[in-house]
Amino acid sequence: MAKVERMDAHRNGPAHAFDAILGLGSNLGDRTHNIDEAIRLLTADGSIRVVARSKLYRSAPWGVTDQDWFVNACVAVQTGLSPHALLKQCQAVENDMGRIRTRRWGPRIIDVDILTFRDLVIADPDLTVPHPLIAGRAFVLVPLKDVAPELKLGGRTIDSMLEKLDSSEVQLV
Ligand code: A4P
Ligand code: MG
Repeated sequence: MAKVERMDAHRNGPAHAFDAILGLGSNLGDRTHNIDEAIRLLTADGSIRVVARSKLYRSAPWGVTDQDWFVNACVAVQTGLSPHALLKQCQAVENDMGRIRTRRWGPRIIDVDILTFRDLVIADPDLTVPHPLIAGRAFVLVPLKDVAPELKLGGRTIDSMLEKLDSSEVQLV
């Protein structure tokens, strides 16, 4: 049974109103093109609208380190979709772009993760929101700061999370 509760530490200012933040990553093929193409496909049917887009970053592989560097980005989006419908749309884009799932954290043409969805906390077998590994990943936090510099997760600012990490291997493309 889905566990959904409010998380009051996460506030979206009205000037930057968005429903969700998506994290995108690619480390196979033309990585920059893959990020652009994923955003194009995500928004193609009009159910998702990008309101802010981060710069593109080259980042050293995290988790499984014997693979190529990634290109990472974040987008803040407005959508009328539910969290699970948004996840389905993200996965449909991954599949349409030919993603083949090999090993966990392994190489991928495109990965689209839901980082936040409004101020919801969701913990069910298919969907964990906020994404559980944000605080430990500079490749997520650096582009996240571009689109939502005021964001707090569990009461922590992006800068306070970044302070604990080495972001030297997250570099502007
Ligand atoms: N899932 C649960 N919560 C979410 C969410 N918030 N957003 C489930 C998206 N998916 C979510 O994902 C596995 C399952 O997670 C899905 O079926 C979905 O129901 P997946 O994309 O099929 O598999 P994965 O990506 O290999 O696993 P995972 O745990 O999602 O990996 P991550 O966390 O995405 O990490 N290094 C750098 N520098 N840059 C990267 O982008 N990415 C990864 C992958 C590893 N190292 C990296 C990068
Ligand atoms: Mg993923």
